Amino acid sequence: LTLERDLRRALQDDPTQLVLYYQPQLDADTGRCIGCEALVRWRHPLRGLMLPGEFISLAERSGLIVELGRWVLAEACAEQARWAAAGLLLPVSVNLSPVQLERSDLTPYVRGLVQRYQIAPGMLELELTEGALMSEDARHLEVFNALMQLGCRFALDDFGTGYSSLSRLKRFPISRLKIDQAFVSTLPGSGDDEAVVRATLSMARDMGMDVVAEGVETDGQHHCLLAMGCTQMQGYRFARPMPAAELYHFVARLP
Ligand code: G
Ligand code: G
Ligand code: MN
Ligand code: NA
Repeated sequence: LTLERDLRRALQDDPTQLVLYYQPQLDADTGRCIGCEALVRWRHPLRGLMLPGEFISLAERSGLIVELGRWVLAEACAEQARWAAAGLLLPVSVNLSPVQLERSDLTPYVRGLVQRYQIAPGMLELELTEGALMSEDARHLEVFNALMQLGCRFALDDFGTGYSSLSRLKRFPISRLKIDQAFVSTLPGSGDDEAVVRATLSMARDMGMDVVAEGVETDGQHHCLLAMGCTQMQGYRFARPMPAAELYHFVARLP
């Protein structure tokens, strides 16, 4: 309860306690940075730097995720505009909680950001987990479509760990699948997980989607993924999540 009160205070009175880190996503074929994922951190005045695992579920339970999610979206768009002003055009992915989709004001909020920061189509990707696609509520599909009209793209996070059927996947305008770290960590060597990666790649190709592998930590994983034809990667093998200024320099050093 104290933590909830602290988070409410941070959001209302002192949003400088919140900070976005960015983890680059690379195309391992070209070595280029193709985007980054925004990951929130909370500089708690007493507890120090807190990771989302320590406060996102609390934010979801208490409803504070709506306010927090808005802050994250706004900050990610503002940062992207700062990078653009410095000559760096880089797509940013933002994690969306299913709770945020329930709110009828999500679309107008994002529309406001896209206009204010001149976000070009395809430069803002929203990451959802399979749970967000499970709802039978037709309004959800309307929200997806409205956001897509604004130029947002969608990625399915933690792919492979949920239960979404292919027919359901097809109904949503998803442009990218993020293969969960669980299937990457056992590579090379796990025949089962290689099969999951191959099946995902083949399905994504048929459905016109991109695939990014998450949690790539080792050379062995990197090369195994490349050999299977998965070129988009994110993970400690390349870079950890880092503050915005560091990300700018990280990308500037790449070919
Ligand atoms: O940054 P870290 O690797 O600790 O992130 C852990 C989890 O927290 C990830 O599953 C990620 O999706 C989630 N997360 C990080 N930032 C956000 C955010 O801004 N909003 C939501 N809803 N989840 C986030
Ligand atoms: O949104 P999602 O659940 O996918 O968040 C990604 C999480 O994975 C973040 O907490 C991020 O810090 C973490 N992460 C990113 N790359 C790696 C990696 O190579 N290894 C491990 N163990 N975690 C990673
Ligand atoms: Mn994510
Ligand atoms: Na993930």
